[in-house]
Amino acid sequence: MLKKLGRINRRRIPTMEDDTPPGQFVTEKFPILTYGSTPRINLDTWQFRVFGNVEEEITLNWEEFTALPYTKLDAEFHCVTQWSKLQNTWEGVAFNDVMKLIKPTADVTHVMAHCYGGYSTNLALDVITDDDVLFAWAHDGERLAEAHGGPLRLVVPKRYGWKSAKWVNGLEFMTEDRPGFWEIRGYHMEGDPWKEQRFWDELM
Ligand SMILES: Nc1nc2c(c(=O)[nH]1)N[C@H]1C(S)=C(S)[C@@H](COP(=O)(O)O)O[C@H]1N2
Ligand SMILES: [Mo]
Repeated sequence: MLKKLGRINRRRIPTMEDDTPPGQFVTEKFPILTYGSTPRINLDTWQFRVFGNVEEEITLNWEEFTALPYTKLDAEFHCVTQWSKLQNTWEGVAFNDVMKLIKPTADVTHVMAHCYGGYSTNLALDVITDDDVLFAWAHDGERLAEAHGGPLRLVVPKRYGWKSAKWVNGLEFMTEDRPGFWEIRGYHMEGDPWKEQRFWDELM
């Protein structure tokens, strides 16, 4: 009981010692953060491609992807521009259910998520295979809006929002780390909000 009350308190008066990572402000809104424009995607030609250091490349169409086991997850969302939306219900496919189709070579350490529109972001294999990572096609009970990454986005709750790639269309398995779109431009390679891994110059 006490614990529950504490939780409510923490949500209503966000401070440094609550559920919110340092330097973040809680918002009930869900702002849209996109570099460039929203790509036009046709579900009839939508493709999801797995390539790089894998024993076999695979390509899934929309029907095949959405036929994978269903998952639903409540998770926080922390943007590096300092807003956090603590309540999000995502529906889609767990990353680890997609992983069951993939045989990465033994030396794989990182994965690059690729997107329609050219965006990309890198994630360590142990981070992306965490239980709370999923590919989402719905948010808070509604089909995922185009602006929020519909038809399909990656969701990585334990990393800043830029790692939650919208309009995801592929995974590249890699034997070393490589920066993605924002990481090339100064964002941190890991992006853990609890460690405030925002930009390169904060590495040290
Ligand atoms: N393809 C793509 N994915 C993206 C982005 C983007 O510009 N393009 N922006 C990232 C950033 S910086 C954030 S904070 C989140 C924001 O998601 P939202 O627009 O649904 O709030 O998406 C991330 N995924
Ligand atoms: Mo962001």
